[in-house]
Amino acid sequence: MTDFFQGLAPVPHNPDAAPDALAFRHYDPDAMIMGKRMEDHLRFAVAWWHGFAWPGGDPFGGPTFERPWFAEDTIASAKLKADAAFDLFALLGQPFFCFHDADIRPEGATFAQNARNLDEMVDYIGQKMSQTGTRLLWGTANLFSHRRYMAGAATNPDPEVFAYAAATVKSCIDATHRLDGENYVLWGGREGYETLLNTDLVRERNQAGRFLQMVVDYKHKIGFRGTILIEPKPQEPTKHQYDRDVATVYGFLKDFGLEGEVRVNIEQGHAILAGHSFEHELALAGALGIFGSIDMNRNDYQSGWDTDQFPNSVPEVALAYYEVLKAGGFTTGGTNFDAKLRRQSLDPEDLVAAHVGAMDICARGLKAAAAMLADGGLEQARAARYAGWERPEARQWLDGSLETIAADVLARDINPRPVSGRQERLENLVSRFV
Ligand code: XLS
Ligand code: NI
Ligand code: NI
Repeated sequence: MTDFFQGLAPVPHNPDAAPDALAFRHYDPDAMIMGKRMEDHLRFAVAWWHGFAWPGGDPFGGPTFERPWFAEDTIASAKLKADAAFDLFALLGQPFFCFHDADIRPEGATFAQNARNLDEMVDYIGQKMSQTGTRLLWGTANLFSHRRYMAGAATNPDPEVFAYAAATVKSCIDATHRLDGENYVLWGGREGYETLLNTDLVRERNQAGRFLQMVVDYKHKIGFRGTILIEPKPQEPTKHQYDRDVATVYGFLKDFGLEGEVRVNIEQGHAILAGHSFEHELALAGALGIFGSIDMNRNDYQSGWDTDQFPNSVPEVALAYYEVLKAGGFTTGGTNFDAKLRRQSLDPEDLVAAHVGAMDICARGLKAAAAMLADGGLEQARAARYAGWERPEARQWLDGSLETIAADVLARDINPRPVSGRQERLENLVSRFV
């Protein structure tokens, strides 16, 4: 143990805890829901970058968090950061974590130095994983912070950046494989463009497709059994992002023959930025057979950018887990808290409290989602709404042509009668559970 979280003890499950006590009121790993342990449904992960690598800056001010490992960018600091991260895992008891290469290693001057630093930290973290039992949900490469990536990684006009990015991703898949990661994520941070005036978008999209094909080939070559996940996000950081939402990613995967190989990691805040709801993105991915994992957070609904706050709305989270359950639940995926503290939340205890609150909100959402499924009211109402399609003439129309349908409409004197969508009644139904 470091002394970073000094004075804090592992957080218990205690529904009767005092109001200001750090305790899980709802998250109970062993509680059974739909025949499965709550821990195995939710598969929580802590994100290394927000918890331990982000220094608390914003566009108007520098770092506010004076963590001891920020003093110098060395292997010793990276190890101290890893020790503190595993201290948090011991307090929370969540099963997983996620990382970018740049979160866990110091930044080297060359590719070779970065690879050596990563290797050394993967050894160190691997030992801590086997001592504690905490597992890796996913690894990923940071292909967006360093200035070399300012015009993209796989989609860069400079082939040397493409090559550097490919070599980096190889090293990060190797690291994820060595740590027995269950998924490998690609978020195309700068895979997009600022202005069409200097951009060949067809070429860039083809580069991204070829890059992803190589990732999939490599995964098979080394026998990595985890899932490759794309994380969609629109308009941040670049104005036009190639992976803007689930529908766009699906079209991209189809185009490059990868729809059976790659799934999506869907983030709440990214869905909102794309003008969708989280549940829309989840339902679509489920229906298209590419649902993989989620990044759980929330945006500030007034600011219009990715504020990465911890979730705190049971009604929203319940609708999200409703879609996760309908998609069959997580297999290799899980719930990664891609969420950070506010920059005034300086105390280590704030980091613990943020995760505890978020885990409890998700547990409540999951319980509500399971209860709504068991009730069946929403599914019955949906089935009733489409029941007309079970009629024989409706089936004939779908198999017919404009001419046969037109003849039938005349012959039967079809004159449709509008019916209520019952939205308020369904919203009332949901409110009974959340
Ligand atoms: C940024 C993304 C990022 C990915 C991993 O908005 O959410 O944190 O999850 O690169
Ligand atoms: Ni994000
Ligand atoms: Ni994310």
